[in-house]
Amino acid sequence: MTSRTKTTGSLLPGDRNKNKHFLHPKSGTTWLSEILDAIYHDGNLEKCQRDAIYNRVPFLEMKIPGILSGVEQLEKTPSPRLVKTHLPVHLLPASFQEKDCKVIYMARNAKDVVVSYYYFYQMAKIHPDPGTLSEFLQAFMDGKVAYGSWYKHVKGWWEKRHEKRLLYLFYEDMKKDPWGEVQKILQFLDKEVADEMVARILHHTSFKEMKKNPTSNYETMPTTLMDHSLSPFMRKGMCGDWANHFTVAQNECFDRHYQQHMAGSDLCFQMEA
Ligand code: PPS
Repeated sequence: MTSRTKTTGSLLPGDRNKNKHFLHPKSGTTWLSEILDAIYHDGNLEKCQRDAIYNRVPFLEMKIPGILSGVEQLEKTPSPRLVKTHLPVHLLPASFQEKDCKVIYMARNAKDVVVSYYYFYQMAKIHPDPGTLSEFLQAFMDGKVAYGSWYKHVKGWWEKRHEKRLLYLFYEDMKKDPWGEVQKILQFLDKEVADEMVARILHHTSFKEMKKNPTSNYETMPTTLMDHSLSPFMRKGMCGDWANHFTVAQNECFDRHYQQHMAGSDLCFQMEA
């Protein structure tokens, strides 16, 4: 996040030390975006409300006819800049490493991701109708949802977690101990921030505050793209909500599938509230 180099027209153009954050969808991208934007604006909350989050932190691979693509937005955003992406590790453009970008990855437990994703598929019109929750669970387990297999996504990035310029975080840890997790982020970014400012950032980025903040809650998106009457983008923001949606049979089926696909991995998630 310290580069002053100008961009070129290529994907992820050339400036050094940019800051990216990678997440499987519905894993806390917007939350992390808001935290990082606040950190890079020294906790100045007026500046953080200068524009909607999707303009403050452009979405690299976003391309919708009629509006600026993520790459076009990034080309217009002066460096240093924050970049949002959901790309899995194997699709990481080589320039990210070559240019020494810092990457923060946040993972969230699969069961809460699938429920959040199910509601998002209903409200975000870029997606097809997800059908019933049972059908969507099956599609998710089969990796037939946007961005493919959750398992490959979280494990792929987990394998890289020791790399110097990667910070791997968990949504559930951020819920449990936001102060501690923000300290990890600050250390990773080599930022020193007064406790008072950290407290301000945490208040500003709490679920309650973000839900009512029009620059964070996506309510400024045209309803043709996101219909909040079907489900708000800032829906519940909790850990363990899956238990309000899965039947016992669905949970057993999901657990069996999960165990097969996570076998041999030391990556563990908190699933319960
Ligand atoms: S997206 O569309 O993939 O970029 O969505 P993403 O932002 O990754 O994830 C959306 C879920 O994150 C929840 N969220 C939060 N949880 C806790 N605290 C804060 N501040 C916060 N901000 C967003 C959001 O409510 C979605 O989760 P669900 O479970 O659907 O509520």
